[in-house]
Amino acid sequence: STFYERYHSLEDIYYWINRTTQDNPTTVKAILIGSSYEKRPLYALKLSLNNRPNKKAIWIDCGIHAREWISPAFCLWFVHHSLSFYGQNQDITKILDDMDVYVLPVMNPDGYKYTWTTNRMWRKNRSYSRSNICVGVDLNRNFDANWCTEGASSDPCTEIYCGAFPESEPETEAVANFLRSHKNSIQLYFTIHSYSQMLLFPFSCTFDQAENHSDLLEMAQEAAQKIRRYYRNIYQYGSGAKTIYLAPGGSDDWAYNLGIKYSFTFELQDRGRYGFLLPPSQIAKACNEALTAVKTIALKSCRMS
Ligand code: 0X9
Ligand code: ZN
Repeated sequence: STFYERYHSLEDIYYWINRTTQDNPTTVKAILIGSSYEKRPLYALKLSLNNRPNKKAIWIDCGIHAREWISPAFCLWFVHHSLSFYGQNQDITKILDDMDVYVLPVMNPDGYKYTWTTNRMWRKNRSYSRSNICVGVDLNRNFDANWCTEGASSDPCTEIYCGAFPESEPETEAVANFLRSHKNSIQLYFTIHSYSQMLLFPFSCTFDQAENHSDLLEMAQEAAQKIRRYYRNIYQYGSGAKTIYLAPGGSDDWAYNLGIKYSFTFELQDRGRYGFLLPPSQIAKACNEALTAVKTIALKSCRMS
């Protein structure tokens, strides 16, 4: 198997980030957007394949939830695909001609590290305050979108603890600050999770329909159709609240409310056979499915705007 068909430790991913920027000095830059609770750096890669002025941009983050290992694997896969097939594959060439891409491979490095060393099923970050008995905030409940209402918990010992206040966690704050300061260029937001094979869009924090619901639905539907045709796999799609559950404080809803009108959460393979423990032999197919969805939606957004 290749490098991209294996799961990698946090140290390997930091090494890969370094290597990727060194090997592609004109097209890839690492941007330090903040640091984690345990003071690990949060690097986003900026892919900029040409020097056109005033380019729009796509944001992709992976690894919000520590145990969802296929997610960071996808971010690496995406960067590799972009750098290898720009100028070869028509779709990725068109996308990268029009847009820059920011990729955050591991938003929750402390949690990810912990799943490699201590507890494979850890979900949250690793923050700890003296007054709390338990460790960790669910970073996907910590954004300021109907924060800590039904679908999140104020009990620090649960898996869906929303934190002390919105953006209380350094990882959340780093991503929110970066998106706030780049909101005029960023047009598409993707956040990668697992598992259950779903393409979700706002809202998850309310049953209200997004103002551009029909565009979002059309994009997700076309992406799911392509996955079905090319990979013979079924992905459900729809607004988060109606497709899985009400879950406030998520990054997708927050980005949408910030003004990034094409905002998606992908839940990659599988549908429960292996769950979070997806075998490495499945990485290629899972990532290619998600790649198809990203490309389909990005191309459609080029046509819509
Ligand atoms: O509950 C979540 O955070 C996500 N599912 S997961 O199993 N990966 O934890 C779904 C997120 C959907 N979007 C929002 N809730 N905003
Ligand atoms: Zn998740």
